[in-house]
Amino acid sequence: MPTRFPTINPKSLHFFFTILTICLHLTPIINSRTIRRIGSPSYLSSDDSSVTYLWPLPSNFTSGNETLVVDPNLSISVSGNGGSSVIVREAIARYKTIIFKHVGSSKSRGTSNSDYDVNKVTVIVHSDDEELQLGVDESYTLLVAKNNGLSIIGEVTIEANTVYGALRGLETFSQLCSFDYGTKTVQLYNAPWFITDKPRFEFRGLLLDTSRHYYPIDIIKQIIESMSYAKLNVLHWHIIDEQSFPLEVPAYPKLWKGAYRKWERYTVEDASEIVNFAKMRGINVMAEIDVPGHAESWGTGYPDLWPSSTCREPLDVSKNFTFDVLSGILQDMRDIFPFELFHLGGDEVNTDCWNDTPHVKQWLQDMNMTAKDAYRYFVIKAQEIAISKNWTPVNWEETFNTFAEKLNPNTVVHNWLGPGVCPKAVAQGFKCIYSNQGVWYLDHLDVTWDGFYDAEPLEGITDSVEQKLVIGGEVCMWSETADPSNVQQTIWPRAAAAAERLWTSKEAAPTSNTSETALTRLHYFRCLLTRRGVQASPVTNLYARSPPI
Ligand code: CP6
Repeated sequence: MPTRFPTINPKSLHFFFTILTICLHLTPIINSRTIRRIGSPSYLSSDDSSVTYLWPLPSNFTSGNETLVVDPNLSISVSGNGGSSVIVREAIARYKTIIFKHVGSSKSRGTSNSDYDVNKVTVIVHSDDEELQLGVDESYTLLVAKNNGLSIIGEVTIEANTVYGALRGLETFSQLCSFDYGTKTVQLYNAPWFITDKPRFEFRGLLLDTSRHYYPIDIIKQIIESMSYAKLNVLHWHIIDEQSFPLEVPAYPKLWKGAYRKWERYTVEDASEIVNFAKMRGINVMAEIDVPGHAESWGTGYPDLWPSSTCREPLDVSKNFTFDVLSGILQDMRDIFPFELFHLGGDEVNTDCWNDTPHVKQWLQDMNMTAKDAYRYFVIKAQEIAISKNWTPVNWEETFNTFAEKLNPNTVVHNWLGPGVCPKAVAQGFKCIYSNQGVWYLDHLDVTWDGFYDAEPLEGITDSVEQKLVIGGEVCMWSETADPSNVQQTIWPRAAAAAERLWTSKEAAPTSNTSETALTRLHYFRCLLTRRGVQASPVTNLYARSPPI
């Protein structure tokens, strides 16, 4: 596609700018905005200059039509009470690498600062409080370029209350910068920018299941890093399930005998490293111990946890030992996972084993409980253990669907079975996380990006108090059919569609088929992911589209 000056070479460009600068000084009437614009990225026609490349779209912004050239020796400085934060400093180093990845050593525009429009970024962080919890202030403002009446000055300021807001602002700034292969410079399009941004929902999650397939910590780190590009902020780590138990639990050292292999396990140090890596990117890790179903692998090391050797799931509800082990696991995990939410599962519990195993059946009779009562008993006991360790429990929606009135009132209900449960849960005062399997399950390969994009966490909820109880949503990467070979391709770009739904206000990003340019922007974001080394799939997998009628 045409760019405005497709064949311009760097030397003549420099000459052109020198002349232009002189002209601007001589004739202030000339509108610098039109003249200094070099071109658009090659996939856009020059008529698309109003298109922004940001994903997710900021909640509030204005942009212009200037192109500024960014100094490869860009200085990014931090000030304010949070100015000495290692979190911000390391983020600056990462983003510099990302922004200037393709700039070679030979400079195309001379070596003096004055040859570039953008030399300096100022980051202001007001607070030095680095506590990362639900609802942490992620807002920021980003200002690019002031007009001094004569020409554009490339002055960039990012201002945030917290280090995490600063991280979001740096991400946005990095998305404004792109390498121009024609001039071999990094350019900042559509300046001047004035952005004031904050997330629509405080919980923007991705579930990763490390039980069906093991993921080495480097892969988990890559996933976390890519989440930060889409401003997702919670990794829901579904660590253990019936297939494998890959986590070290010092209190019960035989539990991780349930891992697939000795080298397919996470030590306490590995898990802490993941939590810290995520925190450096403003991402919380919500751990899940799914009980009492989905826990068969616990019995590899401790067969007493099974009702019997032939009937192994759910965990044996009749033994104190079961709850001792659960308590030991949660105690050890308390040291690893500082996030206030802890997921206790509670989904898909088939209680046949309890009725079919003589000693459990006897216990049910002695306790005067049905198997369904025992399911409730187990979930409530697990909640009590988690609460005693200062956690807020999260449970899959079946627990709410079966015994809502017995759940701790602080329980966060996690939706997955269709769209209906959040409206019911918030009407009863519970918080809710939206993960409707029809639209936000990444293992459902037939759901295309627009299905993810058009999902609405507040569907069916009109009362504003109730709407606030929906803390956000989460896309789920169950791993029966995913492993390190295909996980990033399965997550991206569709998770990004959900990420925008969770970050951007509905007014700014309504639906996939409105005149707003979600499709163009998503193509660009997918391209950004691949440029940054993330193996994202093409935006539209045509095979999965429904045929035209
Ligand atoms: N594992 C666990 C799963 C699923 C759930 N829990 C699941 C169920 C149905 C689909 C996809 C995933 N694999 N522990 C449900 C929350 Cl379609």
